[in-house]
Amino acid sequence: MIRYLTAGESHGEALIGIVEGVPAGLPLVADDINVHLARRWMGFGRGGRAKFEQDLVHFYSGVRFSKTMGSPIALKLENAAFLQDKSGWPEVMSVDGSGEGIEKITLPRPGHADLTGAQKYGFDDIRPVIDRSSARETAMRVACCSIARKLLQELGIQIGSHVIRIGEVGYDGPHDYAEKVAKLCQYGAFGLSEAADGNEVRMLDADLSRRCIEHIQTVKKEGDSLGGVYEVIVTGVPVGLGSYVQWDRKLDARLGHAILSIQAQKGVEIGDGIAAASARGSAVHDPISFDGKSFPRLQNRAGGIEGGMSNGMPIVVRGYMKPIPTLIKPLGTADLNTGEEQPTRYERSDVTSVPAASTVAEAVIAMEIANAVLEKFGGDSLEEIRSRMVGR
Ligand code: EPS
Repeated sequence: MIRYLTAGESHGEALIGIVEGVPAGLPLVADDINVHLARRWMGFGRGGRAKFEQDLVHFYSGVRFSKTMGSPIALKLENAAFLQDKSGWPEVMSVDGSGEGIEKITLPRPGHADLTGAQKYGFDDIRPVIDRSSARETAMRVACCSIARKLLQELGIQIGSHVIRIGEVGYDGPHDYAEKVAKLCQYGAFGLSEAADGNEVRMLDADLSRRCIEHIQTVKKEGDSLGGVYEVIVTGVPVGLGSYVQWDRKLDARLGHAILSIQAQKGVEIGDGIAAASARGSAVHDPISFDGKSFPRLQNRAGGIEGGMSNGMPIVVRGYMKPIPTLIKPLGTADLNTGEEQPTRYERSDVTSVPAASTVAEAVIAMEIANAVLEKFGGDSLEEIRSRMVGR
């Protein structure tokens, strides 16, 4: 199994990752990761920081002559915000000294980890909470999980995504886009991501994307923020990843955990799960056929998972993101130390990062699928896994 940990503060010197359990012999170069780090920065609606963060990964261990060695892979991403001339962050985030003369942040943002985090850890300054709970951490998450994605790619499993709603603007339901998505995924889900990456909000419909951009512009003028919904598709999935026999082996539960672990994600749906709750069984369950070799379902409303196991159909996961809690528009809050009620202060922020979240979701889903593959087929090297997957 692959395990990974991230470390680092948003305005600290760097983000660090350690990925352990990656099989040996996997071809891996920095660009396999950098390409996904760049995709994470795409998307209309990001704030000022998108202009200067570069996000180019450095490997420190676990890779030799462009192949993994089976040993832990250590990764680093520098924070340009910290390293820029006169940024002030080296003083604010200094690892030594007493912090004397550094302004304390004491006004918690509603909806953010700020207040509860400060109460939990006993801080009189919210800065440590702001900096570690920040979605900056997702850059390292994408870096770590892109290694799992590379492994899947070598095994013929592809992951793609697209945005289906930003705030008030979105499709009426899967019937509006399912056919287009199926066509783009005909040769694997990369086709879907390629199409989505060509659009400023990672949407497949030009008219809808134009309306989303107008919506983001209006909301930006009002100093507000927006959430949204995205869909992740996995193709080439073998039958039987995950299991029905124990709660923590169910694949859908593990994918749900992965999505909800991303900052600001508040809901997750597998296949047409939410609509299914208000429909009849005959309109929900996918009829089974037989093509002489396998048992394709005639529909995929289950989203490729039945009984906590992959059934061989594409896996479909939707993530629901709340609006970012850092707003220009003031909201009511109370000072952490004095209790004095007052409005929140202006903060530099993104209006929306749903397009970015869709790429982070691809990454964390890749890690879960890779682990489910390793669990079923095992193997210490890419070749060993490959040989065990033959005729899967
Ligand atoms: C974030 C706030 C913004 C975003 C940041 C996440 O940063 P800053 O406060 O420096 O303007 O730009 O996102 C990233 C840096 C990133 O890499 O995605 C937050 O509070 O979550």
